[in-house]
Amino acid sequence: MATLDTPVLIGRSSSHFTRIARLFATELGVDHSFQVVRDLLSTNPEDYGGNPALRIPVLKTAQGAWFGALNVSRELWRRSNPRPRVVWPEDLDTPLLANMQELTLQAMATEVTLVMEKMAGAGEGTTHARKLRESLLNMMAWLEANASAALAALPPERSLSYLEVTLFCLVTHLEFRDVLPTASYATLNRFCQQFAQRPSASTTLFRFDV
Ligand SMILES: N[C@@H](CCC(=O)N[C@@H](CS)C(=O)NCC(=O)O)C(=O)O
Repeated sequence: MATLDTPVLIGRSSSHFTRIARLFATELGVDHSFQVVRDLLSTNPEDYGGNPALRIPVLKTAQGAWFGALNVSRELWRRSNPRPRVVWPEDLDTPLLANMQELTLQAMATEVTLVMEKMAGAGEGTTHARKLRESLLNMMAWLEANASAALAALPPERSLSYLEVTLFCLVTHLEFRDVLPTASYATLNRFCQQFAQRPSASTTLFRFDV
């Protein structure tokens, strides 16, 4: 059995939740290998590093497997040296910032459902799919309207925040998967252009694994 001296990140290069983890790993300089989940419709937990939710990302370590992007990002941070100042979701103690994080993650989850339904052949014609799209549009409008104030309210001495990483992954993924046209979200696009200048953003570009 492999000793897992180096953690293994299990995910896909086209997945926005996986990109959160990949961005953190790069920002924090944590050595790891990457294992691609070939079939996202597989119902075998072993294909997802043992995650019973059948979701990615997962980080396999000698200590055990960490399920989900936030757990993985925190574990990568604990392994980093030095540990930079990261603003985590629990540090967001105003309605503006906390709701910004909540709606960013909910929009990502809603997008996953839309993409998976399409992949499974259900299409987007159901009343539930129409509701999901409406909800996604509402959330994006809220994020666009509140992004400037929220980003300005983040602690200035941070190296990184989970909010910025997730917001960047959400907006760039909507465009990548053609889920929504994003050109009209001027503030969010300005933020993404700025964030994209980080080396961690350019080395984790979305692509379909072959
Ligand atoms: N709560 C999880 C959500 C992860 C998630 O939904 N990942 C997507 C890929 S971006 C997935 O595994 N989808 C498979 C499915 O929905 O069946 C996290 O924060 O990491």
